[in-house]
Amino acid sequence: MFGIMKGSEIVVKALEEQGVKHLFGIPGNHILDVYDALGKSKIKTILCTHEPSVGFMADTYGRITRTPGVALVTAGPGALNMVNPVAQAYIESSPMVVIAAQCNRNNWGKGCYHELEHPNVQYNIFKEITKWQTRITSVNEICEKINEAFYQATSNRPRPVYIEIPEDIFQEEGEFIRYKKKASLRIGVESKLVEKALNMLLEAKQPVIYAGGGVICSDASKELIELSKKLRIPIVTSMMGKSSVPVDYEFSFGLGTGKVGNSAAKEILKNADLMFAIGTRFDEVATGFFTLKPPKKLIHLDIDNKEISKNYKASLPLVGDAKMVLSQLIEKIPEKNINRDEKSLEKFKKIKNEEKLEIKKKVDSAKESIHPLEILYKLDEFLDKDAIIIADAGNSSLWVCEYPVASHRIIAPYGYNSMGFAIPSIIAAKLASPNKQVIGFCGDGSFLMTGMEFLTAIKYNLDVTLIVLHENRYNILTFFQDMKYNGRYIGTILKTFDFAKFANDSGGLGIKVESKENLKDAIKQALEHKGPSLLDVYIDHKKIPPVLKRLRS
Ligand SMILES: Cc1ncc(C[n+]2csc(CCOP(=O)(O)OP(=O)(O)O)c2C)c(N)n1
Ligand SMILES: [Mg+2]
Repeated sequence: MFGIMKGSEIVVKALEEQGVKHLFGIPGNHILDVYDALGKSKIKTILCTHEPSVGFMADTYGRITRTPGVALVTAGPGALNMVNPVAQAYIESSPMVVIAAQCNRNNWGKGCYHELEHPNVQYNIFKEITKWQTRITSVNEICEKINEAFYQATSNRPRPVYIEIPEDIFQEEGEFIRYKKKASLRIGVESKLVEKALNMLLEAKQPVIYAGGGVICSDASKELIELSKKLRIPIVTSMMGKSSVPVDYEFSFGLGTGKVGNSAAKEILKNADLMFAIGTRFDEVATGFFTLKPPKKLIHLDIDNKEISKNYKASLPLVGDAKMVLSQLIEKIPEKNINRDEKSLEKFKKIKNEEKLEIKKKVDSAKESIHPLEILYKLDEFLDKDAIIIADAGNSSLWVCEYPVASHRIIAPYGYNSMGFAIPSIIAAKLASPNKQVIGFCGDGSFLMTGMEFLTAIKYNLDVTLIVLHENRYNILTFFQDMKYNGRYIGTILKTFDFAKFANDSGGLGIKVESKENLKDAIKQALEHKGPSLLDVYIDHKKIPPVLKRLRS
């Protein structure tokens, strides 16, 4: 029906059939055929400056659109540069389709350009960090395998998948075969388990919901709030679950990660007689270094049965999709008054409000330096409710955890924590949601890893704002060096760099912010600027108590 096409053209056509609008990549000899075919396609190819950014962009695009972000890279170095972001997307359950070239099969084993000891090395590396993988062995397989890849990446637990295509296949000719796009699978649980869970939730005196990142992956926030409202159950979250529920929802009590976390959440966890955990791995960060002690009655809902009872024995395991299972539960809630310990609920709300004021007071009393939270408070005056804020590894993501603002979508790599995530991610976020404000919030060290992507934002004229916390150091690490190594800062002090000048010189708007007085105006200017802007905010780390000290106390 479509006539005979080259393998490279079939790849592009198959991606179009999946509805792909943007694709992130860096070409190389082995994959140039596909780039050439992309020239005739409506798919917009985003050229990044380094492959780790290709992966971070595809990851963030997937988190926002809940359809796989597509990464297109060349054989050998191009593919292997993707290992870290793909690993992060795997751990943090983000849908992604990686298409990597492989050397020409006629020359395998002869030491061809970009070849490792054996082509299987590249393949096997990705086998460890992707959910599903395939090597295409004939032009006739392309359509079916690409169709399957998109299904695998989004079904059940979303995760990256890997397609490897030897260079010679791009030249082979074949037919394009249309496969019916498969709807991603969402599974619920048996009705007797729904009843059992509901009874446990109704009988408990002080139940708590522990919401993890799975709630966001499954797009289950609405159902989560409905369940909590109807059953009058407070919600605490893990870091990955941070924006699963708006901070201003009356039963939303913040981070509930054991030792690390908000005061009200800690109090709730101390008193809870039942925990309903949803979409969490209960990993080291989610449990405040395993200081979280869930009550004996633990209902654990997760799409991946391997995560259930891994770290804490579940009294009721529920293997299913969060959105589906929460809807099943909501449907069965009886029409009757639910009695809870209202006095306690009021107490928790009071603690939450007091803590909010206490944090604000701390921020206001930081007279001699701009406080990172002050940036977020001021920023909030200019942000729409649906703005997207992307933080990085290091302190930026921890400050964002304390961010007391209502409903912005927060994206940060809390599960795997790779530096360099935020800058490429704001690009992908803006492409995925062109009508939303997109803000990056990162440390200077993280900027130095992937900051060149600021040029990518300029190239594609994307209206994004990046805030760099300028302290000339890996601040999160110097905190530990102060604690453990008597303040010996070995390997943690950065070379000074004029980030604002870099932004200006490369065609964006860069503003150096050295004093509190200029902060608000600079934020306003940056947000009003149509195009990429960068705020280079100088923070005197000696004057700001480390965020970890507060979070870990
Ligand atoms: C790719 C990668 N390399 C190293 C680390 C270890 N690490 C975690 S945080 C950090 C320093 C972060 O520095 P910066 O971005 O300036 O943030 P700050 O802590 O200063 O706020 C390092 C080196 C990491 N998480 N990821
Ligand atoms: Mg820093």
